[in-house]
Amino acid sequence: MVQLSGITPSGHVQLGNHLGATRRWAAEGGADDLYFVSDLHAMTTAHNPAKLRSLATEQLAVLVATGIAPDRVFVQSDLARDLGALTWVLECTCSYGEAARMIQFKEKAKGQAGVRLSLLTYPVLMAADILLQGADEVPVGEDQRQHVELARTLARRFNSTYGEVFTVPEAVLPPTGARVKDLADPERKMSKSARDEAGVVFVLDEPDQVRRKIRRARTDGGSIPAYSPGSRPGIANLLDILASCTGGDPAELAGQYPSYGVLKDAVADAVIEELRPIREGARALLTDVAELERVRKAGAERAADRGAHRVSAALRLIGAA
Ligand code: AQP
Repeated sequence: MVQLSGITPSGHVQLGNHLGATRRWAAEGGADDLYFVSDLHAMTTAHNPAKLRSLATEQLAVLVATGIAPDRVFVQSDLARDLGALTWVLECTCSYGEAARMIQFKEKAKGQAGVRLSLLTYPVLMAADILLQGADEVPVGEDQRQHVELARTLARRFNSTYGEVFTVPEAVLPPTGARVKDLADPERKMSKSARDEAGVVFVLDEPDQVRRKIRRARTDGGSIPAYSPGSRPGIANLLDILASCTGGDPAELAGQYPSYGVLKDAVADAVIEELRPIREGARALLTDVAELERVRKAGAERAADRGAHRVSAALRLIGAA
C-alpha cells in the first residue's frame, strides 16, 4: 500500500505544516509511503524562480531533518521530464470541461488578471504525480478531494481505453491532526504564504524569533487562560499548540497557567524544543551541500525508477514513442 503526500514550496515550512502533517509523515508513515516537495505546483501563480529553487531545497532538508527516510522523499521537478510526458498523456485523456469544473481553479482564478494556464491544468499534473508513482492512497483534505477524483477518472479512462497501466488511487482522509491558527489572526489557519509573517512561526526560525512571535500572539478578552475555541480562539490556539508539542489535553492545560504571560512562555519553550532538532538538522544539511545533493539525487532516481515503466507504457499505448 503506497500513500503519496506532498508539500508545496510556496513559502518556508511553518509550525502548522509540521504539527499537522510532516511530523506525522515521519512518525507514522508506512515503509512504502512517499513524500515530495511539489515545486512545480508552486508555479501556477506569480513566482520568483531563484526563491522557489531555494525554498524547494530548504523543504527537502526540513523533511529529512524531521525524520522522513531520505529514500522516501523527492523533489517533484527532478521528475519533470516523466511528469511532463505523463501530464500530456493525461491531458489527452481529460476534457476541458472536467478541468474547468475544478472548484479550486474557479476560486483561485476569481478576480485574477492573466491567470496562468497551469492553474487550470495543475490537477492533471497532480494526477500525473499520483499515477506515476502508482500510489494507492492519497491523504487529502476536502479542498483536494475533487482533484484525486479526477486522477481516479483519468486512470480508469486510460486503462479502459488504451490498456491497463495505472493503479486507480483513492482519496483518504488524513488522521485529524492539529489545525494550527495564525498567531496574529487566529480565525485563519497558519500559512507559509501569509502576507504578514508576524503570526507565523517558521520551522527554521531562531528561538528568539519564535519567542517574540508567541509573546505577541493575539489573546482574547479576559486574563486567565481558558480553553474556548469558539469565543477565545487566540488562547485556544496557544493551548492547542502546547498540547500538540507536549502531548497534554488543551482544556486541562488551561487550568495550569495563572496568566497569559506564563502560558505564552510555556508555549514558546515547548515550540522551541519541538523545533530544535529539525532546525539544527536542516541547517546542518543545508550547509553540507554535497550530502544534500546526494540525498536529492538518490530520492529522484528511486522515484524515477518506480515510475519509468508507466510513462513508457502509457506513451506506447496512446500511440507515441
Ligand atoms: N495551519 C496548519 N495546521 C495544520 N496543518 C497544516 N497544513 C498546512 N497548514 C496547516 C498541512 O501541511 C501539509 C502541507 O501543506 P501544503 O504545502 O500542501 O499546502 P497548504 O495546506 O496550503 O499549506 P500552507 O502552509 O497554508 O501553504 P500556502 O500558504 O501556500 O497555502 C498539508 O497536509 C496541510 O494540510
